[in-house]
Amino acid sequence: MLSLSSFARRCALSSQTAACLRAASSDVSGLKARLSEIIPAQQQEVKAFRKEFGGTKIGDVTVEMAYGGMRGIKGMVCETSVLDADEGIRFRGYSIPECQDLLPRAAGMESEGEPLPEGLFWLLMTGEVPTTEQVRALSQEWASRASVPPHVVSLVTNLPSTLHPMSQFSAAIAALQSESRFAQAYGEGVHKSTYWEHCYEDAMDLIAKLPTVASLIYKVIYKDGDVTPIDSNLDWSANFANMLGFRDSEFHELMRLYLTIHSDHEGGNVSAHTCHLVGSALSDPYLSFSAAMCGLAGPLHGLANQEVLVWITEMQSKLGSSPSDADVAQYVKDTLASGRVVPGYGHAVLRKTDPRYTCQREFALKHLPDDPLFDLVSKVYQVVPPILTDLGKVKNPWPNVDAHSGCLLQHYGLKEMQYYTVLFGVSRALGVLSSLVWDRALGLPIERPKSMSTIGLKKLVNAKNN
Ligand code: CMX
Repeated sequence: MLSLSSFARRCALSSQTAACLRAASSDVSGLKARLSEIIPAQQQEVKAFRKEFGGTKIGDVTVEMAYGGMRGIKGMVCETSVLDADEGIRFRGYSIPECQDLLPRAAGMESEGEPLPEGLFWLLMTGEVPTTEQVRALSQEWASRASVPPHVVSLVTNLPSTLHPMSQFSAAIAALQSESRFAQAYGEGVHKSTYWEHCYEDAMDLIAKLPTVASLIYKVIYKDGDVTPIDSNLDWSANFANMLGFRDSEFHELMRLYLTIHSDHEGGNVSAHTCHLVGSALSDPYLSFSAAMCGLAGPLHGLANQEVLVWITEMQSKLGSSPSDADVAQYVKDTLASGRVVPGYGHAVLRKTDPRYTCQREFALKHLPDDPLFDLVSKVYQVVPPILTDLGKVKNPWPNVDAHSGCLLQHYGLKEMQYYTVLFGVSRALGVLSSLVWDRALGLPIERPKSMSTIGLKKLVNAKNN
């Protein structure tokens, strides 16, 4: 076991400094003020819409949908992004290439860099493309809120290193709940019309603290346990990369892209839906996000990025570093014959190659075209879709986001596959916490869909058919 490190003492000190800083200069970025302007109009619009069209039918529910994971049921609202089956994700109406084009970039990378996740967060929250100044201020505001209380450091340093990083991540976020301003305000009996403001403060604090928590987990499990302090002159991604111990500016660019594209995938995916569901009970953002991370840790969702790398490196050790197409095809068929899925392929909504895969492939073509693992990932991209199509049951044989991310991380030396889903989780906070703020702003109620037993469904079907 590691004892409480110098990092913990540093955190305790910086916790006080950060609290003073915040009190003196909250809303450094002006994002909260902008939201205060936008929210009343949106509240009125939704109220009027519900009043006029609340009784209008927007879909039908079949028995198959009830058993089939509610696929395709239009039954919830998410303002931040919409997923089109063929085109992929649009963040507040903007595709990934449009975001790469329009969102501000890091200082020194203005002409050809990747978008800053800070800009995407502003877009998700407001629907507006921020200015470079607004994004720079947001980086500073997050740096000022990044401190982690000593008990969370102590918790992480005392967890067994065999405990999966995602379990550690979720536990640490739940322990951070001591900082919740929403929970405190609720306990003091604040009016419900102000809930969104306290939720916003928690969302900002939590997003700011996640890189520190995530790096601490990485450093304690895999390295010496010591985390580089936050640099208030750097952006969120560069700080995160530095804290993990990666100083290569190309890796910082990868992190900016990675943390942008994994952020949001509309409201029905497991992590987003979990955050929304738990938050609907007025559990605070820390508890809601901790629960969301338990969902992301599932192998059919975020853990697929770990599964892909495990699967591909097993393929390499079995077939050598440059196998033939036929050998890869046989390996894929063996995977299927053993009753497992091909990780990184398929999707519940998408029916084409995921644009999050495509932009990572473009990054690889630009920065690491000769990487042997990238070569193998490209070969898998050629071989897998026809095999899945031939099964006749897979609705989408194309790769998703998780099929590519690990090979990029490996290239820059982040080799610990079990850690990959934590990176996904840090990014996912941007989307699900923006949505949570809007849930509270729109006063969405506790979620409670109707479930049916098979006996009840059979009676309903008979009644409808007679
Ligand atoms: N390999 C093998 N079989 C697959 C498959 C794959 N990649 N994708 C789907 N199938 C199978 C399903 O298991 C299902 O089989 P059964 O009827 O025998 O149960 C059948 O094809 C139909 O499934 P579907 O309607 O096409 O897919 P779902 O909406 O049910 O599931 C998903 C979607 C992502 C869970 C599934 O494609 C899958 O398991 N993929 C591999 C895991 C993965 O990459 N997950 C990450 C998704 C992105 C993310 O959330 O991060």
